[in-house]
Formats: sequence, structure tokens, C-alpha cells
Amino acid sequence: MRFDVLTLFPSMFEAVLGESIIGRARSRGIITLNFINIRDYSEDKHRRVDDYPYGGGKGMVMQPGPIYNAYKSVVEGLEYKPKVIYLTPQGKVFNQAMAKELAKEKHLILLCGHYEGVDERIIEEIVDMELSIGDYVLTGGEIPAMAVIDAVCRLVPGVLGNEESFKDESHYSGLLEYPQYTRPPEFLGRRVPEVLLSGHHANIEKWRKEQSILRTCSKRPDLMDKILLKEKKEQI
Ligand code: 9D3
Repeated sequence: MRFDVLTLFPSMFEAVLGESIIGRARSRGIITLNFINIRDYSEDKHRRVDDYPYGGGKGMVMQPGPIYNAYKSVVEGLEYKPKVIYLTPQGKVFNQAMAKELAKEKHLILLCGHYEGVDERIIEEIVDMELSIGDYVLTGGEIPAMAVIDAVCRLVPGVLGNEESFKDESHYSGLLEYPQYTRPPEFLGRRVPEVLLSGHHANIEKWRKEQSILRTCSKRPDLMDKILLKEKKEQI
């Protein structure tokens, strides 16, 4: 799978997406990530990419020309049209179901806004989908783009090893994970629950499922309501 990111800050990406699981998938050739500096596509002698908003108001707006030129450099010569995603606080809130859908694409282009956003005409011309990562204010679309890339890439076959595989992601579907422990058996006076040391696999399974349910009820009652509602619907 291929991603091209159009951004004013390409160096922000390499530090995050050059490491760990995504870094390994890139060096193995399973995914290709390109970070394109929109400023390289400015035709202005001062390499300008933003200007004052028509009609007045605070801040700067990213001009459509450099973004369009950067986009063209990605798609020229392709015999298909990759989906273009604009990261914006106005987008639909990204979730795991969307990550699963996007993981089916062979090529995505991500456009990161900065300042007060981009000229509306570039959205009309090239953008297929607008995504937000939640209702809080960031300084730009770069961190959201990294979150989307990370969430989508780990669903691409071969990116996760056998051990980390997402196939059995939630043991008890939709519930939060049960608590995990490793050595030592006692830490600052706190013992690992005895059942986990017992070697009794049926009891361990039962305890973990109980813990998942208890945790979901106390930490994420909203998720619990959704699961119970789904189970009720399936009875009908
Ligand atoms: C003054 C109006 N601002 C809206 C509250 C404009 C504005 C704020 C922040 C425009 C862009 C941004 C930068 N954020 C993003 O580009 C962004 C974002 C976010 O801030 N939160 C969650 N998801 C996303 S996706 C892109």
C-alpha cells in the first residue's frame, strides 16, 4: 500500500513513521510512504504558500496553487485516481471501521492543513474525504495524518508479525482488554492475581472475560451500552 502526504512539515513524519512496526514494514517494502513538501511546489520567488484571507479575518490561508502542483506531481502517470483525504477539524471523526475500509485501498493521498486551513477551491477540486481525529484543537493536520497512517497500515497484511496479529484483536468482541502482568510475581507489595499463576486455563479464561466486562463497565460505559444494545438486537 502507498501513501503520499502533502504537507508543509515533511520532517515531522520521518521521526514517527520511520520507527517500530511501521518503519519495519517500510524497509520490508510492504508499505511505501512519501512525504511531499508543498513549499517545493510554490511558483513564487519567495516560495510563498499562504496569504491573507479574502474578506479579512485573522490568520493565513494556504493557497491552492502549490497544493495542486504537489498533487499533480503525485498523480501524473498513474492509470487510476487515488483517494484524497483532507485532515480537518470539520471532517468525520476517524474510527476503526474507517481504518478497515481505507486499508482496502492501494494508494491514498493525505493533505495536511496548517494555519487557518486551505483555500476552499482545492477541496472542491481534489478532495474526496474529510477526516478529523476528534473534537480538540491541534495546530495542524500532521499529527492526525500520522494517526490515520498508523491505524491503516497495521491492518495491511504482513505489517504485523504473527505474534502481534490483529485477527483476534479483541478477545471478547468490543470489550476492553483484561489486565496484563509479567514478572516479578510481587512488585511494591502488589501480587499478581493467583489465578494467573495457577496454570488452570479454563479459570484464567473465565477471570479474563470477567475483568474485560468489569473494566468496560467502569471505564467505558458508553462502549458497554453499545455492546449490550448489539446483543439485544441479535436476539431478535
Ligand atoms: C479558528 C477556527 N479554528 C477551528 C477551531 C480553525 C482551525 C483550528 C485548528 C483550523 C485548523 C486547525 C488545525 N487542526 C487540524 O488541521 C486538524 C485537526 C484538529 O485540530 N483536531 C482534530 N483533528 C484534526 S484533523 C486536522
